[in-house]
Amino acid sequence: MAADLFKYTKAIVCGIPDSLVAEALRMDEGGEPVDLERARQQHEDYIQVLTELVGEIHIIPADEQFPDCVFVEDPVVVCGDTALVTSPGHKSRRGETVAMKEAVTKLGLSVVEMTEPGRMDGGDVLFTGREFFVGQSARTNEEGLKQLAASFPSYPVTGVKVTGGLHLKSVMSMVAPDNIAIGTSPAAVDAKEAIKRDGHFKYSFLSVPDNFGANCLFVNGIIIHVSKDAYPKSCEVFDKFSCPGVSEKIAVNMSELNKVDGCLTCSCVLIN
Ligand code: CIR
Repeated sequence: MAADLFKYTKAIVCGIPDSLVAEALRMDEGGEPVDLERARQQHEDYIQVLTELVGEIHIIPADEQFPDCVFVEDPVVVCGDTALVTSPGHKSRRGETVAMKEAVTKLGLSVVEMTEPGRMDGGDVLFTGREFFVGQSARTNEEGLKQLAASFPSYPVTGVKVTGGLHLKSVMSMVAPDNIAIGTSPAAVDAKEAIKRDGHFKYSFLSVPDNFGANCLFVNGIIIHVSKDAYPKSCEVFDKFSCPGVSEKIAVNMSELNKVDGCLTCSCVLIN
């Protein structure tokens, strides 16, 4: 595995527009409203943690035209020096790619742009360091997967059916080298079986009781995970977890963005 794996020196984030409250896409239409002030405070705390870990943060200003623009993981997939600017699966999000292309270009990455009829949300892309798993969800199609494979030819790419929830990473994420944190919902169990069956490498799995809890960030040896006040049982799993290569754990609360289906990986793009 590459020595700089999960080692990051920069991150891209985006502000939260006022329009998120009324217009962000959400799976539970009519669910609890987002408290904007609280969402912004939680997001600032999250950016603060990232700043301490990676150093350089590039902030894309919030754009009122794009209520979901804070979820920067979806319009791009970055691996090594290459940025694949995606074509997000929901029409309302496609325009987010303009600011994202500008950001990754400014950061000196080699930019590839997804073309029709490819569709992809970065939330469907799990990179393990050895291979890619791509969720086949309502947001990501087979052509999107093919274009990702062509953009990152050094790695095997395997499709995984998303049988529930929004994205593949809505139920899983990398928690440590060769370790995948995974939820316990039926969709998470299906995805885990597919990875065990179809993946090219073997992984350990850390079972996390909440799907949102299974979405964490592993940055420069440190795990950023859900907090006790939001997901006490999941938090306890991380408290007890230890693994070579993990030096510290930091809990953050993003409960407001969770209400519009955002989890921890979705609000940043990490760059080596
Ligand atoms: C959406 O439905 O597109 C947003 N409300 C949430 C996107 C979350 N993104 C992610 O998990 N990568």
